[in-house]
Amino acid sequence: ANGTSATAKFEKIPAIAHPLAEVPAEVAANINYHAKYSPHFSPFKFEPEQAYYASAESVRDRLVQQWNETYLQFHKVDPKQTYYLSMEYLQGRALTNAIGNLNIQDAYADALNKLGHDLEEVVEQEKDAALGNGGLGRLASCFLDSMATLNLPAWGYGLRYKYGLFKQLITKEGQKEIAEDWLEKFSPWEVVRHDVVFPVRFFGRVEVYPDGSRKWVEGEVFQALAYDVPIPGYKTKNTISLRLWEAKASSGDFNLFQFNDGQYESAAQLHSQAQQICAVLYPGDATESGKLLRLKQQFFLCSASLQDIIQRFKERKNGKDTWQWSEFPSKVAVQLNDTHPTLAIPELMRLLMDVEGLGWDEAWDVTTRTIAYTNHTVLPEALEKWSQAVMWKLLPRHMEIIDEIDKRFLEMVRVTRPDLESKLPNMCILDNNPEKPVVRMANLCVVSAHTVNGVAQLHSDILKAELFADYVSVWPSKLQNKTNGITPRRWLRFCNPELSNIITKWLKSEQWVTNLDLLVGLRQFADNADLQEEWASAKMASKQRLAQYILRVTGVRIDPNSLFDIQVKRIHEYKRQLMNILGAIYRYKKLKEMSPDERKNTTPRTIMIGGKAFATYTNAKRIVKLVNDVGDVVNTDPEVNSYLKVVFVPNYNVSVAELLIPGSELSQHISTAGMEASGTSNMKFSLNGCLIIGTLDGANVEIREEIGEENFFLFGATADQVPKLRQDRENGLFKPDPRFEEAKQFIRSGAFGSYDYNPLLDSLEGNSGYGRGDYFLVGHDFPSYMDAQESVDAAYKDRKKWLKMSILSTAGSGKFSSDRTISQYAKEIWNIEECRVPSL
Ligand code: 4GP
Repeated sequence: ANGTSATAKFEKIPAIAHPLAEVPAEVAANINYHAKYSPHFSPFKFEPEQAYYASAESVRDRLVQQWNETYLQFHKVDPKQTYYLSMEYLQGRALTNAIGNLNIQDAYADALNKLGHDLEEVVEQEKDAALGNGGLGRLASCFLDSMATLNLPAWGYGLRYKYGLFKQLITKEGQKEIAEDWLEKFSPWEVVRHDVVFPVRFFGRVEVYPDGSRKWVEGEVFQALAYDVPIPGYKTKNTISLRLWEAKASSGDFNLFQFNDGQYESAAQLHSQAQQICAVLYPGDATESGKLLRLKQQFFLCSASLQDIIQRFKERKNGKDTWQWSEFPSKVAVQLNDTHPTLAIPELMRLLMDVEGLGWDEAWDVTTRTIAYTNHTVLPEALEKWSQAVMWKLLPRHMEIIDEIDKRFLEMVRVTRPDLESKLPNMCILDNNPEKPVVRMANLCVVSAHTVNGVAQLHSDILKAELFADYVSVWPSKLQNKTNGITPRRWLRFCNPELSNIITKWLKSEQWVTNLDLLVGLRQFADNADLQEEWASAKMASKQRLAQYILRVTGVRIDPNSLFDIQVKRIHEYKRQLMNILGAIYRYKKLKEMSPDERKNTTPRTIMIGGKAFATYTNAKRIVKLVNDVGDVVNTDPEVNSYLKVVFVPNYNVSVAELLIPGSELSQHISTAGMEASGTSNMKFSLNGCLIIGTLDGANVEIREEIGEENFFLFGATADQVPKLRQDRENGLFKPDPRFEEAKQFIRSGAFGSYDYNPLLDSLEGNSGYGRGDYFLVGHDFPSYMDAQESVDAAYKDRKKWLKMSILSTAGSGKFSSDRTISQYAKEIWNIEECRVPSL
């Protein structure tokens, strides 16, 4: 739609606000109303961007209505409520999701048409809200969708970062990070709550009173201001909140005297310090000030959220003549999304003791019955440890409390389990190693939480047997498994409408969208030629859409008739994108050696790799560069480029995933076994009928069980073999496969340019040593990986077989709905029940 005609059409439609509009004419009037009366742009302009903001605001009116009703319903019923604390939410775009969940997408498409626009183009104007890094953040967002859809009394709490995850640019030098200003114009999805403000203190000292009570005083105090984002459930009135905190200084903190004296910076010093707190997600923590800032962020989230939770608890008790703090855990469940919000533990203790006047035992009882903790990784570098010195400085009262928790815990173990004496150095919270005394956050969580869970069966088993084994012997039932899940709304229903319609048609109902187990009903049709043809055409439509996108963002033309093979996730050595690209290099080399006739017998492939490397993770950045360099050579090589393309997909994020996943046929989940806690994109791919090549790691194990081993391309060592393989390697017993040597040699020969890849390749060589010795076992798994790739090529040639496998992948993915995951948390950890807003 071009701007002029859209503007002309929009002039003809009345601007009237109908907050609950459902018919296209009213929706159009409503959009028009926002374009005119909440104009963030000239009211005489109506291009796609203006159409997006006006549409979003009109949807928000409706959400606000449902949201208020939900709040009142929770207030009236006063059920036990869950609060999900997470430093990350990877929400992505909201418009398609909101109109989909509200079931008004057709009305919006028609209304925008009347106004001279196309819904698809309009939704693309929205910037991704990327307040997270990867799996853990996206999981939090899927969980919110399920909590709302299941009508659970549950909320999310997070931080309102000004700059979310960086934008990735690919240049000749490799990855470049650019600040992503998602709030540049403003977000139509948030509502600021000027009446929800809590003070949060840093630094200061502890004052001790004659009666023995203690209080944290002085230091710096900032204000936490709430911004609420409505989270609609699917086809329900329930609309819950994601409350994001922003840091502010008080107006009194502005020194007018200094300002008038020309000292502008010091006059506004506290204001600029406040702005730093929520400026960026994961500020670099190589420096001391960076570490301090991250710790401030974590505490800011915990303190503001808990004050809010306590205030709400009291408000709902208001009017009831007697109540006791011991009832708190029967009204409040707090879930810690990894260790980042661990400070909620000492902060809840402090609030209960120092502000509410409870004694230690009572406060401890309330805290431990309230808090539960999810572990998302066993990677040692990701297990948070904070310097005791920094903690004493920033949070002196909390350190006293942590110290006391540790002492009491050690005492309890010594009395009840003297046999564990030798394990105590590993189990204690404070690691007093004189060189570098630290607080081990995971230990604090395990000691204090009533429940600890892993995120896939294998991962939970590893936690039980290794990382947290000693605690399991103290508390045998504390550790649970909750296999991750993904929301079928965003990850199938909305991102893949073609396939969704086919599923609905063959299952004769749309119930699968909220009861994903119903997908098994597709199994009986897996061989049906009609279904297979419809299935293939849906896949082709998504592949074509993807090919257009790739052309637009990379300039590379890819062939929708080739096998689309995708690996998208954060770039990390344990995820082994390096193995993928080595495989691609080997394939390229073999293609070069073939005669033209031999090439014609191969299965044409397009290998796409995408993901962001953490800014300071050098080897990950080298991998990004290598993939790009290989692509530059392969894609411009006229001898082979109709049989192989290698594409680095830049700036991978939620919206890009929504395009890639429906269009993929094979996807790679190839981490070293035991290292990927779960993985959730594996679930998204498999749900969309994409086959997986993978190791027995994380949720791959359960996916393979559900869809059938014959529909999964398995390779590689198992988690229990890994330690011995590393040991063998140390002992010089590893014999590399010739294919592996050939691929590495090809890079060293300079086939992909002059960049120095030796440091990266060296990490795969030698027996041991820093950055050497192939810790991630790429060399060991490479031959079985290449064999599995050959089976993929063969299977793809048998079109019927492939389509059947694809249908069976979708049919077997029912278990991986986040609705299932969240129902299990609700029953087995939170003990909460549905609280539905009645519909009239
Ligand atoms: C991720 C894990 O790496 C991934 O396996 C898992 O699926 C996801 O959490 C959700 O549970 N961990 C992180 C992190 O994102 O930052 O530790």
